This record gives sequence, structure tokens and C-alpha cells, in this order.
Amino acid sequence: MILTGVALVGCQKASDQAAAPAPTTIKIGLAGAQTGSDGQIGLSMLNGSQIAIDEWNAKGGVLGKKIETVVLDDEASAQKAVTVAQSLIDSGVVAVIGHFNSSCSIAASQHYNDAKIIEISPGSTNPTYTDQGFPYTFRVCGRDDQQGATIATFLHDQLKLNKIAILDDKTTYGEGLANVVKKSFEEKGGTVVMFQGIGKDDRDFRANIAVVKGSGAEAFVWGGMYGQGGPLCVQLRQAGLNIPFVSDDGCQDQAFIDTVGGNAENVYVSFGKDFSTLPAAQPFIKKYKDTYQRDVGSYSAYGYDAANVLLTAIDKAQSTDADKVAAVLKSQPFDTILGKIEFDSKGDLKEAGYVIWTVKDGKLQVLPSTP
Ligand code: ABU
Repeated sequence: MILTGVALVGCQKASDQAAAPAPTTIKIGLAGAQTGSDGQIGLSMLNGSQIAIDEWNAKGGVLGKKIETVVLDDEASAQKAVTVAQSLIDSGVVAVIGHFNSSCSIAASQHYNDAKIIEISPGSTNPTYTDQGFPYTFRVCGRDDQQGATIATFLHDQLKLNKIAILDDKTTYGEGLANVVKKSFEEKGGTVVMFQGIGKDDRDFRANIAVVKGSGAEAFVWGGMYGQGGPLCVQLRQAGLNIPFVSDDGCQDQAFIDTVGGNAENVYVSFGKDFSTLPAAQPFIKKYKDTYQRDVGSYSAYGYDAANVLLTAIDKAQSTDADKVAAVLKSQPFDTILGKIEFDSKGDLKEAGYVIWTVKDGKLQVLPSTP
């Protein structure tokens, strides 16, 4: 249907096109993993964005028009993300909130920029996403060079460890983060005694765990998502390895904790600050539960903030033109439920504080003494 519409427009004469009525809605794309092993965290992010857009529509929309969302599933696949990007561009979206996976956000970003469409990712943390230097690329989360350094500091300076093993899922995100942890830990004088990668679909980690066991590692670092991180932690414990299991925002999901179950002692995860207790976040947290009959996910608030920041910028620019919206985004701070945020010239947050979380009473909680 979308392709047919574009083909017909392409055949029209210029005078006909000039007479075409202006769209009656403003279309925003919501893109991210909704299915597959990253589907739970991706969907909770998009649900957060949808709540923000529903709130704007309840107040009349933006620029005097209702906002229409076009929601597409990239299945955490970079190849699929490019198809999704093209579908969103063809459908006439003026901006996209997404994607979740760094590989997807990066693959789609060239297409959005060529089409002059703002892309704001709530959760893609790989540095390359904004380091490409595209003018319309933004994120409301931190970067893995910040996150990986936080993990290395925690291991070396707080836990006082000198030897670590690192395993990653060989994705843009997981491998990129693992590389930062390795570099940062070694710069501090530590030694990485194992550095391996596995396939995204692997679920039997016995061969890797055998290497960890023989390596003398004092901690184990997982660079990847909760779908593998949970079983990996369980298998480590079953093999008798009770050393600290340290992972990243990809494991910041209740599904990780549920899988880890009774093996949660000595488990740590890096992520942004805890928004669950912030007064500004309470109405959103309640609305999310009322709407979806489940608790917010770790990236729900980021999805909510990304949509609010985008729509605020469109409103302030009094335009959906990407140059005008990007100029607003880069020129002033925005109030969000996570606090005041400001973008730098690359589209990154000027301040993105990572902290270390641990598991307490079946929930992830910020470790009180994060360095
Ligand atoms: N940052 C968490 C996982 C999403 C990604 O960056 O690939």
C-alpha cells in the first residue's frame, strides 16, 4: 500500500502535486524490536513513547494536528531495520523514535538522514551511532564508552579485582561494549584473562565457562542482552563459579532477574540512574501499568522522554522541518522525567551518568556505593 501511494505521487504532474491537500496528521515512526529475544525490552521502550504521544494527542496534538504513529518491528535485525526505515520514510513520517538495538539504529540512520528525518534512539548506546556525524541523529541514553568505563572502574577500583574474563555476543552493541571494558580495565593495570565471543543464538555456554574456570578470573563480564545473560549466569553458578557476574544495560530487564532466580548473589548490571523513585516519573509509571497491565521496563521512561523531547522541539520550531527541529534540539535543555537533559553537537547527551545496579529482593536496585 505504501509503495503504491509513492508510485502514484511520482506519476503526478507538478501542478497536481501543488494541489494535493496537506496531511491532516503528523506521522511519527516508532521503530524497534517487538519480537524475538530482545522483544520485551524493545516493546516496553516503544510503549513508553506511545504513552507520551497519546498525552500530546489528548492535549490537541502538535502544530494543531493530531499525531499518528507508524509502529514497526525491526526484530533486532540490522537488515530488517533498513526495510523498516524505508517503509517509515515512504509512509511520510516526519521523525522516528528508535531503534533500540545499536546495530539497527546505525543501519537505519543513513536512510533517515538522507530523507531529512530526525531519529532519536531511546536505547542505542554504541558510540558509532552518533560518531557518524549525521545532523539528524540523536539519543536520550548514554554511550558505551561511558558505560564500559563505569564497569571497568567498578571492577578495578571498587571490587579491587585484577583479573577478569569477558564474553560478548559479537553484536555491534555487545562486542563494542566488551572492547571498551577490556581497554578501560587494562588501562587501570588489570588483566583480561579471557576474551571471547559467541553467537547471538547460543544457549549452551559450557565450553566458554570451562575456559573461565581455568583462567583464574576473579570476575566475569557479559557484553550482551538478557536473553543470553540470564542463562549464562545460571550456567556459571551451576559450574560452581560464584565470582561477580557483571553485565550491562542489555541485562537491565526483569526477564534477566527472573531467569537468574536464586543465583542472583554477586550479580551486577550497569545502567542509568534509578527513575522509579523520581517524583516526576510517578504519573508515567502509574499510567504505564494502567495501560499495559505490567510494570515499566528499563527503557520505557527513555522511550517516553524521547517522544516528549521530539514533540517539544517540533512545537518550539513551529515546524517539522528536520533542520529546524534539530536546531531546537541542540540549542536548549529539556525537562524530562529523568531530569533535565541537553544534547551536544553530535546528538549525544551532554551528561549521561552510569551507575552500577545489583539484585535485591528479586529486583534490580542501584548499588549504594557506586563509584
Ligand atoms: N543499549 C542496550 C542494548 C541496545 C543496543 O544498544 O544495542
